[in-house]
Amino acid sequence: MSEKLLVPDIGDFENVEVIELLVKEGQKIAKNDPVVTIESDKSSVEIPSTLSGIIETIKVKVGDKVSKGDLILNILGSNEEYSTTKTIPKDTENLIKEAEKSLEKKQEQIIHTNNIERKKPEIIQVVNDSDIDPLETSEWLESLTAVIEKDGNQRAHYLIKELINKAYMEGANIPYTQNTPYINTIPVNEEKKSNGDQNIERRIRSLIRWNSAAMVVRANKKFPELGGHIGTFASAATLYDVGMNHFWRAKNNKFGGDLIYFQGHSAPGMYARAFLEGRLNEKQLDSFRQEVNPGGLSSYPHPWLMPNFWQFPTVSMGLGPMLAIYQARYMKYLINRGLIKDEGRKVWAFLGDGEMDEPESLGAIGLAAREKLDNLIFVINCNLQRLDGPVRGNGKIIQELEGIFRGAGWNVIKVIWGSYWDPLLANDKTGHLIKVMNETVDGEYQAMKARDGAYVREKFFGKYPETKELISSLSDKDIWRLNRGGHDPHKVFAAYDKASKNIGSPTVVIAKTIKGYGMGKSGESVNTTHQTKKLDIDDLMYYRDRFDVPLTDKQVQNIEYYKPDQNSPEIKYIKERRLQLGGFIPERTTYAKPIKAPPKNIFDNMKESTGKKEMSTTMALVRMLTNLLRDKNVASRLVPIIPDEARTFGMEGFFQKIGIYAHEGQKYEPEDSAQLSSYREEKSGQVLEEGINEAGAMSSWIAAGTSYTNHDIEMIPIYLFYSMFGFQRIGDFAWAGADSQSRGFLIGATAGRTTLAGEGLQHQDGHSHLMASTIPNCKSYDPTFHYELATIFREGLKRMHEKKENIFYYITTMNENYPHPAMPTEKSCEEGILKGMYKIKEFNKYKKTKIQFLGSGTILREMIAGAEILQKEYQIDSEVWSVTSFNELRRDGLEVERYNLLNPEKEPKKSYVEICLGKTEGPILAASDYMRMNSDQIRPYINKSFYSLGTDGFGRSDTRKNLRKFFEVDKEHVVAYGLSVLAKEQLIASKYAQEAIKKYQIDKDKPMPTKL
Ligand SMILES: Cc1ncc(C[n+]2csc(CCOP(=O)(O)OP(=O)(O)O)c2C)c(N)n1
Ligand SMILES: [Mg+2]
Repeated sequence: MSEKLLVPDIGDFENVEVIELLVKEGQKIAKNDPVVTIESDKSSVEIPSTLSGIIETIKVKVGDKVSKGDLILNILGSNEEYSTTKTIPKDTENLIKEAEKSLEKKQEQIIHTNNIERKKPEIIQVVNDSDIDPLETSEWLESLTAVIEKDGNQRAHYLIKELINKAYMEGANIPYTQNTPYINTIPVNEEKKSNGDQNIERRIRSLIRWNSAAMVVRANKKFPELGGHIGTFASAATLYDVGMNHFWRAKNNKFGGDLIYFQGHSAPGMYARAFLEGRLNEKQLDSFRQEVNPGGLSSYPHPWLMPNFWQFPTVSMGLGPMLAIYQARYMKYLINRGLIKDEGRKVWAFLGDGEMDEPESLGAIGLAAREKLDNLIFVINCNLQRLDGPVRGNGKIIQELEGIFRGAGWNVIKVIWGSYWDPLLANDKTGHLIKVMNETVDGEYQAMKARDGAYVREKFFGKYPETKELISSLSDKDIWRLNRGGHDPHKVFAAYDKASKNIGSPTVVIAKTIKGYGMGKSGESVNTTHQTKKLDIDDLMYYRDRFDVPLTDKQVQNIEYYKPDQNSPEIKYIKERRLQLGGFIPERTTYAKPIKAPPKNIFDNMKESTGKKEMSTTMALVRMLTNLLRDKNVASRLVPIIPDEARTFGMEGFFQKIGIYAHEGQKYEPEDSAQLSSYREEKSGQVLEEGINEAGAMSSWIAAGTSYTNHDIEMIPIYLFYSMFGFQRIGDFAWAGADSQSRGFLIGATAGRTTLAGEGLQHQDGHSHLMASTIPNCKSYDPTFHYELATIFREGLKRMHEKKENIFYYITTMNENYPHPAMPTEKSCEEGILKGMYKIKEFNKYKKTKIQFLGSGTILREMIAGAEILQKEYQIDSEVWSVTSFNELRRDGLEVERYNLLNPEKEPKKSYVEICLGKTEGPILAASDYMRMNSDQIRPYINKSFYSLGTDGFGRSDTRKNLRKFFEVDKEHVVAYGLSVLAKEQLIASKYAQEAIKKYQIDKDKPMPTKL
C-alpha cells in the first residue's frame, strides 16, 4: 500500500526551499535515509524518510518552498511507521541500563570491601581544644570503629552521611569540608607492594638524576645563555621512575599505548632516561637546548622539534592539564563511536603545584568528573615551590587541591609522607603528630627542608611535648631521613596502582616532594631552586654522594655522564622493564592510514551560480559538510566541534543527523523531540558540542587533529567558532596545536569587522587573519564565494588527510547573504584561489585609465560594485582581483625575496603577486574587512603604487551599510578613494575625486576610525 511522507516539524520556519533531491522515483529506500535537503536563510537540513519501501512518486522539486505537513513523496510497500513506540522508549531503556549497572557496581563493591584485609584500627583521638566532652567523643569514635570493623567503610560512610543529613534537617549549621587529615589517603595496610627490585631501581634513578643534572650543567658551562632546570626533575624523579618501571604501557602492534603528558621543564629527566635506554647518545645530551642544528634536544617537549620523540607540548603552564582532560575525553569518544577498541588505555598528566594556579589547569576538571574519565590520572608534584617562592607559604597547597578536586568529583589520592613516617604515625596515640602536620603551613615545611634534622626537631616536633617525646629516640640524622611521600617509591607505587584501578571517576595523585631534592645547600628547597642551572664542584660532589653515583672525584670535576655497561644489571633491568611494558616512552609514531580525499566533483554544486539565491559562506560551508557526510571515506572521520554556536551557524540539522556525543546517551525526552532538528544526544554521537568553552573546544580539536599519531586513526576535526573568539581567545592553544602537528580545519565564522553587523566592539573581528599568520604551519584564507571556499576546503582535505602534510587550515566564513557567481572557467582560477589571488573581473571598455582592485572576503563585493561605478560613471577601466589569502601571498613573497637576495647572480624569481600584477596597468588599491595591515603585507612584493583600505579601529554595532561607511570600505569609498589614487598618480584630474567625495557625502574632517 502507498504511504505519504510529509514535511516534518521544522521549527519556526515556513516556506523553506528544497535545494536538493536525494532520491529518485522507483528507488528503494530504508527508514532514516535522507530524501531531500531543504534550506532556510539560516540553515540547511536533510529530511530523512520515516518509512521504508519503494518511492512511487516524488511530489516536490528543487526550488519548491515547503512547510510542515506538505507532501514530499509517496512510498509503496512500507509497513513501518516512524514511531518509537515499538521499541522501548529511550529514557526507559536508559533507566533499565542504569539500574543494571548500579546493581553490578554494588555487588562489586561488596566483594571488594570484604576482600580487604584490615588491620584492627586504633582509635586516634585528634586533639581539639574545643572538645567540651572528650569522653562522649571517644564513645562516638569507638562506635564508628566498631561499624568499620563489622560492616566496612561503605557502611561507615553511609552512617556519617545520614548523621549529617539528619543534623542538617534539624537545623544544625554543619560546616562542610572536602578535606581529610594531612596524611596519606591509602592506609599502610592497604598499600599494594611493588614486585620490582628496589635496590636496582634506586641505582637507576640515581643515574638518571645525575645525568639529567649533568646535562644541564654541561650545557650552561659551555653556553651560559642556554638555561635549563635541575630542581624540577630532581623533585619528580621517583614519580616518573615508578611510572616508567611499572605502569606506563607503550604503543606497539598489540596495544595503543598510554599517553603521558610530562611536565615541560622536567624534560632533562626524560632525556637522561632515554640515554640509559640507549635511545640518545652523549653527543645528543651535549646538544641540549641547541636545536638549530639537527640532533639537538629541545628545551621542553616540542613535537615539532623532536617529532619522533615528544608527543605533547606542555611547557606553557596550564595547557597540559586541559589538553590531557580533553585527550582522555576524546579517547572515550573514539571508543564510544566504535572507531578504536577499548583497551583500558590511560592518559597521565604530570603537573606542577605552581602550575595549578593557572585558570586553565582547573578549568576543565568538572568535565573530567562529569564524563567519568576513569582513563585519566593527574599527578601533581607538590614540591611546595614555584619559580619565585612558595606556592602557598601561608597555607597548604595539597589540602587546597584536595578540596577542589574532591569537590569536583575526582578520586583524590594524597601521597604526603614516606615510609619512615609510618611507625611514628602508628605510635601517635594522642593525635598530636597529625595535629602538628595539620597545623604546619607550607612555608614552614619548605624552610625545614632547607635546614637540617635539628631544626625539624625543634620547629616541628618541638611544638608539643607529645610529639617531642615521639621522636626522643631518633637522632637528628634519623629525623632528616623522614621522607616525603613523593620520594618514596613504595608509596608512589601504591598510589599509582590504586589510581590505575579506579573505576567511574578521574584520579588525582597529589604527591608531596622537595624541590631540588638532593641538590644540597645551593639548590634544595630554597626559593632560588627553580632557576639553578649551575652547580659548583662541592654541590656536584654532594649530589654524587647523596645518590651513590659511582664516579671518581675527577669524573665529577669533569661533570661526566655515567652510563653502565650494556650488560650491567641496571641497563638490563631498565630495558627488561620497558620490554614488559611494550616499548619506550615517550615515542611519537603514526601508523594511520590516509583518508582518500572526496572526488573532485563532490563540491560541484558549489561551482555553479546560485542565480538570484542569496547565501552566506557559513551556509555554504554547512552545505559542504552535509555533502561530506555522504562520502563514505570521509563521513565517519569528521569531528564537528562547536562551542554552543550551532544555531548561530545554521548547523542545528547536525544534531539529528549525526547526534551530539554524550557518554551517557540521552536520559530525557528533549523538549523539541517532535522537530526535525531536535536536540539529540547519543553515546555514539559525532558532534562535539562543547558548551560555551572555546579553550575546551580547541583542546578537543587538538586531540582529534593529532588522532593520527595518538590513536593511529586519521580524523578530520572542524571547529567552528565566532572568529573574534578564536585566535585571540585560544592563541596559546593554537600554538600548541601547531607544535603538535594537528591536522584539521578551524573555521572563523561570522568573521569580518563590518560583515557581522549588530554585535559590536567585542564581537567584530578585524584581525584574526593577522594572528593566524603568526603560526607558520597555519594556512589561512578569507574566501568570498562558495566555489573559492569549496576549492580551498577540498585542497585542505587532500593535503592534510590524504597526503598527511602537517599543516592546518584557518578559513573565515561570513554571515552576509549574497548571490554567488559560477566559478570562472579559466584553468588558472583554481591555482590562483589556492595561491592567494586570481582575476575575477575586468572592466575594459574605455582603454584610457586603469586601476587594479584587490579585494578580500565580503569587501571584494564592494570593490566589484565600485569598479562598476567607475566604469559606468567615470569611464575608468579596472581589473578586480579576488584575494583569498594575503597571508599566503606574503609567505610566497618572503620566500622569493629571500631566494633573490641569496642568489644575486641568478635571474630573479618572481613572487606570485608580481606574476599576477607585474604587467598590469595602473596603481593598486587593496581592501579587506580586516585591518589595513592585512593587505599591506604584500606591498613589498610588487613594484607599483599600492594603497589600502581596511577596518582599523574598534568595532561597533550598527547596520552593515553604516559600518562600511564608517570604516570607509563601502563601494562609495572604493570609488572616491579610487579616483583619488588615480589623481595622485597623475592619471586623472583631482577634481573627479573631489566631486566624488562631495557626492558621496564623505566627511573629510571625520577623524580616522582608529581615533573614534
Ligand atoms: C604560561 C606560563 N607562564 C610562565 C611560565 C614560566 N615558568 C616555567 S616553570 C614556572 C614555575 C613552575 O612551578 P611549578 O608548576 O610548581 O613547577 P615545579 O618546577 O615546581 O615542579 C614558571 C613560572 C611558563 N612556562 N608558562
Ligand atoms: Mg612546584
